[in-house]
Amino acid sequence: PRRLREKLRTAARMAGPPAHTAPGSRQQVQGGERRAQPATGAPLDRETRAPFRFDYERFRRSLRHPVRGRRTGEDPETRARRMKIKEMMKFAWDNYKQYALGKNELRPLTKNGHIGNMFGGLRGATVVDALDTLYIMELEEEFQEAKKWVENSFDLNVNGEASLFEVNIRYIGGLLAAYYLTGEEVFKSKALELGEKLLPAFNTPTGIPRGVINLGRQDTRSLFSPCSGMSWSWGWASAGSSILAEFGTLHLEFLHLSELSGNPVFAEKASTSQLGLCRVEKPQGLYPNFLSPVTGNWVQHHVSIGGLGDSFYEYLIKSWLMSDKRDSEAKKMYDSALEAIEKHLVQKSAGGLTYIAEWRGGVLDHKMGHLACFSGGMIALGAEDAGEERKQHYMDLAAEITNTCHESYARSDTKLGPEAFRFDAGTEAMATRLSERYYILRPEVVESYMYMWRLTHDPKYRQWGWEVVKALEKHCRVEAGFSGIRDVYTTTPTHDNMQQSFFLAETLKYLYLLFCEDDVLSLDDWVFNTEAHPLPVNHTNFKA
Ligand code: DMJ
Repeated sequence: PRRLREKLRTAARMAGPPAHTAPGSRQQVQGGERRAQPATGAPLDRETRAPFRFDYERFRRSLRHPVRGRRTGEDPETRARRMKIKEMMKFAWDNYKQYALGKNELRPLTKNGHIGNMFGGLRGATVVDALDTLYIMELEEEFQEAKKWVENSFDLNVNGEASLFEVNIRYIGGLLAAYYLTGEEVFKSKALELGEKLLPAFNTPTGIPRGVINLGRQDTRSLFSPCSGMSWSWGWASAGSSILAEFGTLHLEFLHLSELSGNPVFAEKASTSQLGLCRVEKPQGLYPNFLSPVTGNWVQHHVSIGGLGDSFYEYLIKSWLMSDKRDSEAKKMYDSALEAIEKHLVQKSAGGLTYIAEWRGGVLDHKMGHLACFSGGMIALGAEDAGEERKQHYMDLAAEITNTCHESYARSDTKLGPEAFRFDAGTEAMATRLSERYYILRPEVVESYMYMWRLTHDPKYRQWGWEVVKALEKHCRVEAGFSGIRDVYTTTPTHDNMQQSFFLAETLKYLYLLFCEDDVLSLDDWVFNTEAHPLPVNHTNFKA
């Protein structure tokens, strides 16, 4: 289709000339649908083309604001609050380092590490997720510790099944951000090496990737890792489908992989995946959460701006912003998706709270997940470019949704919000099921506070953020780190014994930024990926 070709041309323009051949050819995906193509845009002409080198200095000069701000004229209370959040980060890091360095997460009650099965044998999720937060908070010694671990112990030569989405947002996002902030080559080379390992997931008839990828070395002759480079759909996803929030959350990182390597293959894969959705007919303009990577058709009509859908919408508007407002296809997709969401999903409760319901084949489920609370910030971020007559409307909608999410915190005994809250049978913004009462240190509510603060400077957002800091200290801080809790509606909650890596990547970073001047990771220069890793806006096409 014409639009796809145009988009690929834009992506290639942003990505620069092809420079090297990535591995990933000749692997067969499960089901033997087709042979993979060599993972490169065009053959390398080694004789005539100089090796690609990303011009880091030029990129730094293109930034409009000092990355860590100017620190001028702030009031002592704001500074003290920011320092408190910095202390929390140091505490979270120090305990992870002491008890779990090299594992994926810290178990703060049992004082050991957790590996889990999301990252296909990769280790150190907390290290990579924490790098940029440590850097921004000027925790220099701790940043050096994390960097040393990446240099000496971060092993990419692993063989296991990983979530494409999680590896992308946490590892690739974390490494890219660390590179852009510091210029240290090790972060760039690890990001590129890992990115290449993800490419076979895209070898499907539609180019829409599957959710699970084996990260083993792609050597077809090996008897020891016969599944290397193969990809699968999640066993729990309907009929072998791929998930909207997973295949729709690659674009930002993959564009930067192309930017840094000079190889357009990453941008092409992610663009095909995002743009494939343009063509598919959407029920009432809404994007269902499950799609077959084989046929390109929706598999089930469940629509949610929370889990399974969330960051797909986020990446549409952020693709537009990261392209310095050139990626008009992504912007159009975002505008029409938001219009459909507002028309069919946005509701007002009897008590006057605005919320975004879920949609199951035309029937509304009056529930909002904690994950959906990022949408206040997203809608505010997109409002600026919505046109004069829509701008205030979207700012109001963003403020209302953020207020509802704040209510879900304010109505609990701990002042932390539940995993999901409902608006039915007389309930407003509270969990009704036992299984939805937990809080696992998630960031989405403070993420929206941070954006709302930056875009309105209404002091209530700082006040709300400070309430969260106090609640985290009171209910989640334990002797050896921070832990999620099982029930936000009791003041003596039990702990889940898990310090999630996104607590360091996102929750503490957004809280810290809430109490920083706007220059620190300015929204003019940076776009946060869905794990809060800052990726630069492409102001000047800053390749070599
Ligand atoms: C994070 O890993 C990311 O924000 C993701 O997009 C959604 N869930 C978690 C945090 O809740």
